[in-house]
Amino acid sequence: MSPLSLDLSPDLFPALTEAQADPDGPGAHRPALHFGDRSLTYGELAATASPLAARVAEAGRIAVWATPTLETAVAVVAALLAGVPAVPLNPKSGESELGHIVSDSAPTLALAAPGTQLPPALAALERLDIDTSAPTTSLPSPGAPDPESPALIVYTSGTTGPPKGAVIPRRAIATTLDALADAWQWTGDDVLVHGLPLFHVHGLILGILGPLRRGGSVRHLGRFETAGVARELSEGATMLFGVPTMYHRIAETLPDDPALAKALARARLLVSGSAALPVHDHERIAQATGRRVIERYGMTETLMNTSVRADGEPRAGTVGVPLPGVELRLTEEDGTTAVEAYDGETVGEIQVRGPNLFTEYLNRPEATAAAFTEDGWFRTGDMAVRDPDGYVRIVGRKATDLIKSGGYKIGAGEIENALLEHPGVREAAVTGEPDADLGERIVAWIVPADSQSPPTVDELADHVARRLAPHKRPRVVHHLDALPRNDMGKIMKRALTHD
Ligand code: MCA
Ligand code: AMP
Repeated sequence: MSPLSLDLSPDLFPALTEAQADPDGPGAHRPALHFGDRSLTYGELAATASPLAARVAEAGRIAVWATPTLETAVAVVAALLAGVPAVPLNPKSGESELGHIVSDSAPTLALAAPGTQLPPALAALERLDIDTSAPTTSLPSPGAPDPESPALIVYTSGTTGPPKGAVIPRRAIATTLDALADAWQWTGDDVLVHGLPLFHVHGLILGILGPLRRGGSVRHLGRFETAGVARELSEGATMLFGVPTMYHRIAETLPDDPALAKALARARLLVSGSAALPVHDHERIAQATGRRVIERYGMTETLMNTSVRADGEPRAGTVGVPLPGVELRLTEEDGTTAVEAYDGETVGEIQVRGPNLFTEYLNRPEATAAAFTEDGWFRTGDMAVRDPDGYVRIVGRKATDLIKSGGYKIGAGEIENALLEHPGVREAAVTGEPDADLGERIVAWIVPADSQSPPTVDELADHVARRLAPHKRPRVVHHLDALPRNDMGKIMKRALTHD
């Protein structure tokens, strides 16, 4: 591990501060954000975000309607400048999920792009349009907030119940981004391309705040498409971030797309995360481009924990070594005895400690307490082994009721609850099964209320998409006469296999 001095400075974006102090200096003219044909330099971003920061400075918390647009990036930067916690909302959230997030996080303001229609769940909030047409002068930002103060509240699914809000302090954002800069030799000269959503850690913290902290720039694709990746990498972008589904789609496209292969070959760094990238996709990409994708491992609650380093050996199937400042251990089944072996085969739960961690689950003290050991290690629930040289290989998850589909974490329980609200469903169980594109796909096992006219897969998919979110919809539905249960009446999910 290389030494790193952790900068806990509350100034998250030195390049923005510099552009604000010297609007005519060279730093102010450097590109910061590109979304399609819309872009802002650091000077323009300072001039746009600082008046917005002044307007939200008195708000307790703000909700950001996190469309994949310039407005979302500007709104989140403004909230960070003001020291006001922001709750990024998935604009495709269904009514119950959105209702839960809004009542749980209790924002006082909703920020959205002009002209966007907001759903009824946000109707009670004061609305503020995000104006990106930079005014002429930038206002001074409000005073420097405490590094421990909350920066973002990001909602993440658990095995049961509705999503929990992970409170992420400024200190965690600064340290995780600086640790990644060390691991990836990430500088202000880098130009990042990605098409990730902006309401999760990967797309928002790594993908937008990361380049801004370095004084570099990001080119967001609006939506992920291999053609956009090829275009941006051939026009000067140096890094690509994506979830495994995106790299899988790249691997599928490469044989028929020499321009994509050429563009990827030019990239300085191709990074995958949020779920495991299958070795087969690693190998197909390496063969077609001569470049190896590197993986990093993180979690909403911990931001980033490990990565294959830019100056290290890329090794498919591993997530590399702990990042500077992050303590990582594997523990035995009791959750407290450390596994000492570095033998590539002794499995333990990953636990982490360090300045990258969240503070708490909002309004959930018991859930927060349960997530940590007595001596402050966060229990990730991920199972792993360590190679002799410290490389971590994730081999599974403790909870079978958590599904990773397209890089999204989805709890089986929240989908079961939604399915049970459908009048055609008497009983429901949800599992994940392997899917070449999504990693895992959501499978619903239902006992219909009327076996003569069971609800169709489309009907149930729409029902779940409307209540929760489209990525939580079941892709496959099996009808059963009864769910397999043990003597205690508990559903035996392992018995749910189809022939
Ligand atoms: C389909 N759609 C529907 C329905 N069916 N809409 C409403 N009702 C329905 N019944 C719509 C979808 O909204 C979507 O719309 C389109 O049809 C296709 O849907 P889907 O198949 O789900 O999308 P996809 O194209 O297959 O998406 C693949 C994807 C996506 C692009 C890879 O899964 C994705 O963006 N994943 C990223 C997840 C992520 O960022 N995870 C990070 C969290 P439309 O076409 O308009 O979109 S993890 C994290 O942050 C930690 C810290 C970490 O380690 O990174
Ligand atoms: P989330 O709760 O959506 O932030 O997802 C966090 C989870 O994603 C982790 O607990 C891991 O299970 C998984 N994850 C993230 N990155 C990787 C990776 N590179 N390889 C395997 N799993 C990963």
